[in-house]
Amino acid sequence: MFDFLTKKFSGIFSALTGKDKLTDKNLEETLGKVKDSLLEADVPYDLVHTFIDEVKKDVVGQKVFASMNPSEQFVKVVYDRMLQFLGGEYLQESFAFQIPSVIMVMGLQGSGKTTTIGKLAYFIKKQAEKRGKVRNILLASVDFYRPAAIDQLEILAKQIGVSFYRSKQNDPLLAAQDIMQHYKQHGYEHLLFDTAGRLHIDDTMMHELQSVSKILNPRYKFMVLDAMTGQESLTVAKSFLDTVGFDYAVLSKMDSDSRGGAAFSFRYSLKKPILFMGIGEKVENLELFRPERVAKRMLGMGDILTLVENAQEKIKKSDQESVERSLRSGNITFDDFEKQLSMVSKLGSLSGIMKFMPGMGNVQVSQDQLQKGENEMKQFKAIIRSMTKKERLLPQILDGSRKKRIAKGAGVDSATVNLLIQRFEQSKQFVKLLKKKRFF
Ligand SMILES: Nc1nc2c(ncn2[C@@H]2O[C@H](COP(=O)(O)OP(=O)(O)OP(=O)(O)O)[C@@H](O)[C@H]2O)c(=O)[nH]1
Ligand SMILES: [Mg+2]
Repeated sequence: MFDFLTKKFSGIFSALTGKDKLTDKNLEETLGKVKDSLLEADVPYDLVHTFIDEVKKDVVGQKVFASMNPSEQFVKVVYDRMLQFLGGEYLQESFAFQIPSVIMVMGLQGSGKTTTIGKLAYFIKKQAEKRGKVRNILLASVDFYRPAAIDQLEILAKQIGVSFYRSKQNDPLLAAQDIMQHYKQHGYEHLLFDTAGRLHIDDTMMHELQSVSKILNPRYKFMVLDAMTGQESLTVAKSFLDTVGFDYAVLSKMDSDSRGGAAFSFRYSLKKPILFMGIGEKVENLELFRPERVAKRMLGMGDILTLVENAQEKIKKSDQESVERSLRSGNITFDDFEKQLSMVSKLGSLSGIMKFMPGMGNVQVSQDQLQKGENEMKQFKAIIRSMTKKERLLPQILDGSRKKRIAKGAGVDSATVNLLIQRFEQSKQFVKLLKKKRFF
């Protein structure tokens, strides 16, 4: 996701590191690079200009961050502006659909409408299950243009375990009326309604959607935008907005190597929130669109929040709290380090985690290196387990003879024990760095 922009921005920011001041010259140069990157990411020209102007104003106008180094200062300004472009911090951390409600989904052919319906149904179902509830959800479609379109929806409904209704009518408007009647008669809580796409905007489709929308009177109208289509999708969205209208957008295919242009431009140009993003083909691959996280990802600041969220689901709360406490205080012990290592193994492979680490989005790691890393982790755990309680809490007391005893207990040589201590020290440095960057 956003690999393109992330790589570009990481390069730009690291070029600033080590500079004492932001001079007019290096500011112009850096802004030029930001501008080129955004243009290359397929962000429309006007919008890039507006963005650059605002960033420039912010950098020139601010004195408050005099204590930060130029790179930090610049990243902060770009981040703040980007956040604003993506929708700011307005979005609620959770979102729930009102009951009952009709949810209509629109978009161009192949944009991901049907898949999104499946994802939304799954989202609603799971959200209800978490609260011990069951939702009565109905999926239906008036896509008569592509022969297998309605079958695709039926298969999805079966897979998720929600209801599906096929109207006997084959005129979209008559079918929409029939579906509404079925929905009301059977007391469903949600109707997720799929519509036909076209290759391009055309008047017939727009009129049809307008009429269908009148019949359904949906509580939610979603526009699905394919993140891979770049700024062309903005023109599409504009004409949907002007004719049928919609309340929210879903950006699909954000897992693809899209350049991020659509995500960057959409909210600012259309002033409609992006509520969800599709991050894969499976029904569970839907996430709430969180501007802060997206901005951080784009800037290569890593996505510590996502990492923490994944962790929360998999790791015992108490372990996590104690690690968090020590991370915050900056005083980590071997006990914490062992917990960190265990957390890492619970979260999955190192390569998966690397992506989320600040500044690491860019780093290429070979399979061999990863394997070595995973083996090291196992040995390290064995070493820490061979330490006494006191040794784990007070790493500084580890002398030669203690190290020898520990190595023997863990079945490794003294060099591996030294390597662990070295890694532990590095980890402490890393925590200090994160603290400095205000991640904790
Ligand atoms: N990688 C990825 N693929 C997606 C995502 N969303 C949809 N797709 C794929 O995109 C293709 C088109 O998705 P559909 O849901 O059939 O699109 P549609 O808008 O209903 O298409 P029509 O009904 O033909 O107009 C399918 O192969 C999906 O698996 C996503 O978030 N990530
Ligand atoms: Mg479809």
